[in-house]
Amino acid sequence: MDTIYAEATPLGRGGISVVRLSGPEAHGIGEAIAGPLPEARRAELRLLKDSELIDSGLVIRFDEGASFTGEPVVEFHLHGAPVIVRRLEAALRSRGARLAEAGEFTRRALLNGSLALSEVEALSDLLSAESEAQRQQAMKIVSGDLVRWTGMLRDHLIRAGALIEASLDFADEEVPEEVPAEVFELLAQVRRDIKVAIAGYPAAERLRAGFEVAIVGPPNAGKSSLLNRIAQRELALVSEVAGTTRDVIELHTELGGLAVTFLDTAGLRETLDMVEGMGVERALARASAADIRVHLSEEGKPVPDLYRDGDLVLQTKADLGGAGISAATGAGVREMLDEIRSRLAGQVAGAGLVTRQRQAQALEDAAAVLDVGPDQPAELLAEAVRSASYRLGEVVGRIAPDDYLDEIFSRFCIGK
Ligand SMILES: Nc1nc2c(ncn2[C@@H]2O[C@H](COP(=O)(O)OP(=O)(O)OP(=O)(O)O)[C@@H](O)[C@H]2O)c(=O)[nH]1
Ligand SMILES: [Mg+2]
Repeated sequence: MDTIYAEATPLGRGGISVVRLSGPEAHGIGEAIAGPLPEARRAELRLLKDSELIDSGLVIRFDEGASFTGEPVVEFHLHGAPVIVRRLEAALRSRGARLAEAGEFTRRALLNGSLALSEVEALSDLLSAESEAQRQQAMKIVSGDLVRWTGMLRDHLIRAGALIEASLDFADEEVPEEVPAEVFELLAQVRRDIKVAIAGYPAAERLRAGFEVAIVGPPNAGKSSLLNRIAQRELALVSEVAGTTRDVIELHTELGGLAVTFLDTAGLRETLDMVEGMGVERALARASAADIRVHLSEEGKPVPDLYRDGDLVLQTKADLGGAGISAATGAGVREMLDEIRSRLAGQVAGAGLVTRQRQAQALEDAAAVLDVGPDQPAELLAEAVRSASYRLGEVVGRIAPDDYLDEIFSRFCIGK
């Protein structure tokens, strides 16, 4: 295993720059540059040098099994200037360390068992979180809630397994002993808990991925004007010409803690203009995949082909004398956003800890093998319990296919 290094702080000037060194040679290389290393997890000031003085800074040592990666680690806190970082990195390289790949520190943490796969996934979500709700959800999992929850279920299964084994032992003595009722209660309890968790998966996945709200309606309804009003800037072109918008224009924003992308779409009408027709097709495709559609028109009518329960239907240009909202003055827009926020929040009310298809699938498998009737022989029951326990282990996971990991770590930066 190579010893790797990377700057952990962002590139550029700052108060301090942190460089991390991890791997079997980390302590040896660290000592060659900083002199005797401090006690583990104690920061001490050292002069950093090779043939010349590089910098003076805090040095922290972490021991194998008690570091982020699980390997021996040394952290250097330097003065925050790119030239100093580059100079230290050259010294580390000349002693045999190499620059880490994106996500390589975290990958080693996973390999060494100091992070579970579900925690790595959540860490990736945390790093890309755009909203408060996404941060909170990822943080729950990063801090081990899912690991603890599956651990509790496995404890139930271990207890059930022990009870089954005990009844098998008795069977040897020709006193056929029944599998105690507690076993079936435990298994039913585990199945119930799993069902609840799986039921919360779609909501959690939505929360993780963020929401899309499409503004739809006839040309000139004021869709782009409404988007601009929400954005509080001139994001989309507005004109009195019907058919101004062609591409789907996205506004990424946070609505009361939820990540929401508003989509401004082409006005919907039959058209002979080929480019406008392409725009209408895109509008229909994106709008039908959105979580909510805001149907906007001067008449306050929905687009029949797109309408679904939970959509908003709004009359606009209220400043001209009608009812409804006005993109021109902003009247009613705040209330509209509040309504959208509360409808989206309703869609994710049951969000649980299971945020990925991979985890939901492992839970489905576990529940399925536990679906055994009381008339089954004890050996089969014992086998079902073992197999369910294995599946539960997969939910948090210590191992995963390489390409799956590559996909996840490609979204990390070097140094994470
Ligand atoms: N008075 C008034 N005029 C508005 C309002 N909203 C939009 N308009 C005007 O209506 C015209 C069309 O506005 P857009 O926002 O471009 O309409 P659109 O629905 O995006 O139109 P397309 O992109 O062609 O589908 C422009 O002249 C706007 O200034 C409003 O609330 N009040
Ligand atoms: Mg428009």
